[in-house]
Amino acid sequence: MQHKAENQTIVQKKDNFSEWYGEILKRAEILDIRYPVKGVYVWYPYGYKVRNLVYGILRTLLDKEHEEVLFPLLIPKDELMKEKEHIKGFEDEVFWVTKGGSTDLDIPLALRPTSETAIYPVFIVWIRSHRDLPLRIYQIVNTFRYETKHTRPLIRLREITSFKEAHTAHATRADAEAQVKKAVALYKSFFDQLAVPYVITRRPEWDKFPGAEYSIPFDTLMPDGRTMQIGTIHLLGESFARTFDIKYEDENGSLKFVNQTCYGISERCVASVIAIHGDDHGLVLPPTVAPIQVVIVPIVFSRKAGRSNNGGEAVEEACVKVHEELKEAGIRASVDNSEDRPGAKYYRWEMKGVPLRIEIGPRDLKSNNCEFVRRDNTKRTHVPLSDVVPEVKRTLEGIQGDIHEAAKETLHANIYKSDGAGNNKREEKMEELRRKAEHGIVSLFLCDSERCGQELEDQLGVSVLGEAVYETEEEEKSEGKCVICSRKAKRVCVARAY
Ligand code: 5CA
Ligand code: ZN
Repeated sequence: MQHKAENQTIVQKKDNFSEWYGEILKRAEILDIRYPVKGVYVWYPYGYKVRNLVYGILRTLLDKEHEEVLFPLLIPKDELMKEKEHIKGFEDEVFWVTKGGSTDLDIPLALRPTSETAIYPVFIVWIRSHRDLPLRIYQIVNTFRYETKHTRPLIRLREITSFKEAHTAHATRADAEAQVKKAVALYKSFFDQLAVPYVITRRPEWDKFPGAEYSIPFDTLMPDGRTMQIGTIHLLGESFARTFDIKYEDENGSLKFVNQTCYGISERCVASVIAIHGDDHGLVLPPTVAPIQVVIVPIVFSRKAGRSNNGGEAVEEACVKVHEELKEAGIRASVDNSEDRPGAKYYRWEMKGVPLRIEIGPRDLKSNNCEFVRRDNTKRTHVPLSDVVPEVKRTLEGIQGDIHEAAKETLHANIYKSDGAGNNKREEKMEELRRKAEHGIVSLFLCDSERCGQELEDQLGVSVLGEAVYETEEEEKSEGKCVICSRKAKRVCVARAY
């Protein structure tokens, strides 16, 4: 009863995702949005724990072939301005430091919007010979972007607190392209471990990262039918190497430009976990990133009511024992010994997304059992106390797999594949595509021209994500006619995007 009453005020996720998302960030104590600067927020301790587990997975993947570094936040204006394409893309988004105290600085300093122009001038001195290649580094830092679109916690920030940027340099273009493939595999593994499904595309020429030859974004589908870009991989080729003059000496002693890649992920990855798995009772965390994977709740009469000796001590002992066994087995477990009623405890840990709850009461003890309650599907099972550790492991794996499958199903159910046939009238066709794009991703035929792309974006109120690559390589090779100009075209994905 208590449980219901406390729960009532939550907005339903499917009715109003945006409001639900704001409520969850607050109630599950992920992010405090009361900081008095637009687009800048505060991590709560619990949210920061989730964040650290998520980034721990990313680090483990990166550490296999990259080395971590830390570059300065401030970038001198002349360096930032060197790469023409790059600065064209970023100049409206840069925050500037122009004064030291009351003195104007000789050279204004930019707060990094991303760190190419901080890192590459140093690559010039780090890279001398072919023996220094490949060079693969990454850092996890805050970056600043003066976003003018509607800012949103974890999604569109002016201070991105957790920007993971990797930068690599190679001897040849083939090596750099191979690195792009490796980065795709790395990001796949990362998002798979978060149980977050994605589509991988190649952005159209007219919408790639400023300074890149091509860009490969990962997009996921949010519950309101809009896509969110959760990571991007760029082949930079020689463009920055030529601008900054980054050369190496090859085996024959001749000087050559390096070939580069870079790839980035922000706390949008945390936003995607929250948005995709959460429900009307709060967070649903994948066990891989749950700060508490198992919460143990003793079912005893309230001590306040003065009836603690009603089997209470034996129950508490059993809880401690289970807790010790789980910790021993490397599982993040906790006992809720607070004075609250069980209902209040359920509410709290459901809100925080704890994947599994174990209840132990006097009646369970009589039969040497406890009860498991899964956060994702609320299923209850009786488990012998002697089997708790293996059963917890099995159940957590089950939860991880099930929420991943459910999320993938939702994504794929919301990809609409429009056929190439242009039989219906153009107006009708457009109307149909617009309707489909309200719920998810539409795959259609579009030519390479920026004009057609822009016109389609305007007409449907969507963004072009790009040509579907990697995931669906075999089936998507088909060609058709551009929905705008009818010329030869490839399949691209479009959607309303964050
Ligand atoms: N230098 C390259 C790769 S390191 C770069 O900056 N790429 S990016 O602009 O595409 O950003 C990488 C990722 O950061 C994006 O895929 C997106 O998920 C995220 N991101 C970009 N801008 C913001 C923002 N304002 N708030 C939160 N996340 C952002
Ligand atoms: Zn066209």
